[in-house]
Amino acid sequence: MDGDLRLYSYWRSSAAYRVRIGLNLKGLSYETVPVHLLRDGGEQLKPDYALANPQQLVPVLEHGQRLYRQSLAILEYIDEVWPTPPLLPAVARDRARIRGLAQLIACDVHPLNNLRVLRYFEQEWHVPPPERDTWVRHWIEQGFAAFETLLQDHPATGSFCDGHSPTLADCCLVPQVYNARRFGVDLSPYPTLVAIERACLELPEFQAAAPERQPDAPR
Ligand SMILES: N[C@@H](CCC(=O)N[C@@H](CS)C(=O)NCC(=O)O)C(=O)O
Repeated sequence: MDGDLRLYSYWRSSAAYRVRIGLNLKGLSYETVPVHLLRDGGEQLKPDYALANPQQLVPVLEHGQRLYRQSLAILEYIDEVWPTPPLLPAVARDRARIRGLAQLIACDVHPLNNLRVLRYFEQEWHVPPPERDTWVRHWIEQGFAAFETLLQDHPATGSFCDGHSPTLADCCLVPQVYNARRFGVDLSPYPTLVAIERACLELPEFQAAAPERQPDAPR
């Protein structure tokens, strides 16, 4: 399918990180359009950016003349348009499992710890940073405990969340583990999850998507 790809991204955004992994796994080249989430109160909050995404969040993927929003929808879009290698398993029940794992992170863990939530705590309720970080760790730990159980209890778990190739769930897991480390979460209770992260980070596609490797990362 024709058309250039541009990704509105922020180096440390875990939702954008998911999409960067997906694009790299597909071998697609794209231009990064940096949206600095902190500078000047946040470039995502400027009226110009609201035209691209009325939710004022990254990522947004531009393909040809169209804009796509929401990292999971974007990942499924690129998987449908460029099916090889697949980001979802071939069998429906395995696809449902992988979508469930991806949503556990993207829908139930990450939104509670998003920048705008943490900003609201600070600006509206004057929650001090240590309590704010305890909140962040609490929801990551709760989510990771469930994720770990779901991995340990399932025969489809391999070196990746599904067998031996990365899927949508791994695209979500690795950025969330990156965030967890940032906030000082103890990862020792989640050995399977950490082993999968390690396997992912051995792949150049995951390495190239890392926050520090992005053109807008501080040098
Ligand atoms: N559900 C959205 C979440 C997007 C999202 O929360 N992006 C964050 C960065 S990881 C953001 O843009 N935050 C800006 C803000 O909170 O003001 C997705 O998966 O794309």
